[in-house]
Amino acid sequence: MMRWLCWLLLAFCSVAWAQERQVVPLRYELWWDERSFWLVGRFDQTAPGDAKLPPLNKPTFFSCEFGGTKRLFVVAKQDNDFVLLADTNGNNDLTDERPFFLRQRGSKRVFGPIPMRLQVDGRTVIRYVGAEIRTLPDGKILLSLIVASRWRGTIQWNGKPVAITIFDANADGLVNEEDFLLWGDEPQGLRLPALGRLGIDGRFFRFHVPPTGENLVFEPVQVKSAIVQVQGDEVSLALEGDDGQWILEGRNGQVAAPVGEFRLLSVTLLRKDEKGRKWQLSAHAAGPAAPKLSVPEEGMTLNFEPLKVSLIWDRKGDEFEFSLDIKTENGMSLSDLRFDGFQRPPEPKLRLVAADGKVIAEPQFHYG
Ligand SMILES: [Ca+2]
Ligand SMILES: [Ca+2]
Repeated sequence: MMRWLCWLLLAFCSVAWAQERQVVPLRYELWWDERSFWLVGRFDQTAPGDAKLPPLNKPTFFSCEFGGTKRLFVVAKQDNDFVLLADTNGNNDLTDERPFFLRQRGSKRVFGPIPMRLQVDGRTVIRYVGAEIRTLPDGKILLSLIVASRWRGTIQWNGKPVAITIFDANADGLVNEEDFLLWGDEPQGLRLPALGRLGIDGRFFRFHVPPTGENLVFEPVQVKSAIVQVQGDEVSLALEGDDGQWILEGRNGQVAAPVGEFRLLSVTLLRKDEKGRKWQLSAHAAGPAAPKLSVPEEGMTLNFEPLKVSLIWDRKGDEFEFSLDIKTENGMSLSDLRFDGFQRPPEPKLRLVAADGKVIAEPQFHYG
């Protein structure tokens, strides 16, 4: 089996970017997408402490950070099913809460949407989450949050409106570093961190959303930069320095990058082959595995090739499972490879040969 992590961090954006500072008002809304719930495992099992509790049958308590404070959740049994209570108003009291029951939503049975209440500048606002419950074979209960909040607005860019959406990707009711910003509409939109910095064709910007999500502030910044040569018609890099991340977009083999020391988190390259087919390669690395990248004032060349392919095998009884691990020359894991839009490259074959040269088997790899 050939394994691919099919999550594309960035899409390319060909709009020309204006330079002026912009403040884009954002509007909060419930985002409850039953086709694909997005789960977040942030609950810790806990003791109820001094919380005020109603009578509960076989309760399991959980807590998680929400709106900057710890909130208590409890799952209990009622009529042979589960019931959930959440401290929606954060007063450490579950007797003033209404119960949530599991409901079929799309392909899953879930709790919610649950309106959580937060204090923002002296006002009470509602931020939604959902929850999914799983019972493990040993009877232990796991509770996961479902993302159910987003903030939307429209930026005027080169005289045209462009949709901005911030997703509460860590389901904590606030806009923070773990969330992401979609610039434009799915599926072509440019996906950025909710708080971050962007360099595009030698111009650099900072963008910021306050935790409460009122607006997006997008402004140009002055940066000492140098050219990084990368073999690609279009190139996107994500770098992490000591003072935060940069998303850098470039073209024609050149990306303007801030001078300094970074770790390289991801790359997406677009390149045409001699037949005119447009190939797209994405690779990523995380934590200590991310390769170091030093950008000197005179610039540098960044090379991702040749790709290194390793055959990995695993024995399960009489069966062997083979998979391919593909890394770039600098050790980043290949996460996607396509051509002409969404087409996959041909699937390779594995040839198993005995010591005498006889071919024993010739199975095909499959994506998945
Ligand atoms: Ca309460
Ligand atoms: Ca958040």
